[in-house]
Amino acid sequence: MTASYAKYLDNAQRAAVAVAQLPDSLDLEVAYAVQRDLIDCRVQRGERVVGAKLGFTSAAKMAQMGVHEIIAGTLTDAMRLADGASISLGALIHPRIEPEVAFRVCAPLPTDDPSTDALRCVDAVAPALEIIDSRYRDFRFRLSDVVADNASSAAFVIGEWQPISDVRDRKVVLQIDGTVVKSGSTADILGHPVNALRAYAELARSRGWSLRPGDLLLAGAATAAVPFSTALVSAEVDGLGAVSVRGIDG
Ligand code: OOG
Ligand code: MG
Repeated sequence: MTASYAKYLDNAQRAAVAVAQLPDSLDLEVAYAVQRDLIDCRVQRGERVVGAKLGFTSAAKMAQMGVHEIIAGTLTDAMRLADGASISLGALIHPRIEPEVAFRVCAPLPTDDPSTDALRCVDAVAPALEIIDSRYRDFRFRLSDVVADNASSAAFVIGEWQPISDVRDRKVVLQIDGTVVKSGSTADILGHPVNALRAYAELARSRGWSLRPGDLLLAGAATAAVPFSTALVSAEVDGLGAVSVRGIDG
């Protein structure tokens, strides 16, 4: 069953056509198994797993989507765009974009020892943008649907890596063609983005996942997402710099 749901979602993504939610609300364990099968489809086509993403780590995102539990998705190399790159909107269904913070992992995340400093398990931090594109009609889903659908992930862009510094409360600004459309703070991500590392470590411990040195972790959006269309979108995190992507027709 998980393989057929995975195929259903994989086909929707490849055809860029929205589909109905899964027929049943699945146990979270089963929903993550669908996600794993979905990623297997991509790996079989030659994609490589390069890290993970968190979802619903800010109150703004939870309120926007009506999901109130932290979830994780899987990132592959095919989803990564270079800073400043263009992406064709025709390959997407109803994309949205959101400002994030990315970490680069350098050591296994602490799982059982809460006193370990999670920030010592990452060696760089960067501003990031995530393009999300739920495969479900009207961008509506239940918790298990969005977990199965790899947390709506479509693409991501990482800005220039910076040495780890105090990122607890840095202003975050999202601009479209130079106009500010959202602003917030890194503190909106679970009070401090380091808590996203801890949240991922906790999920990974309970579900048997791991990240390898060099893998990326997107900590989750600091603000609600906005529709992504033909425009230049940039995210700036105070002290970390900016990152951008352009949506183009075709
Ligand atoms: C799910 C993905 C949530 C985030 O940063 O909170 C997410 C969605 O909003 O469709 O990526
Ligand atoms: Mg996100």
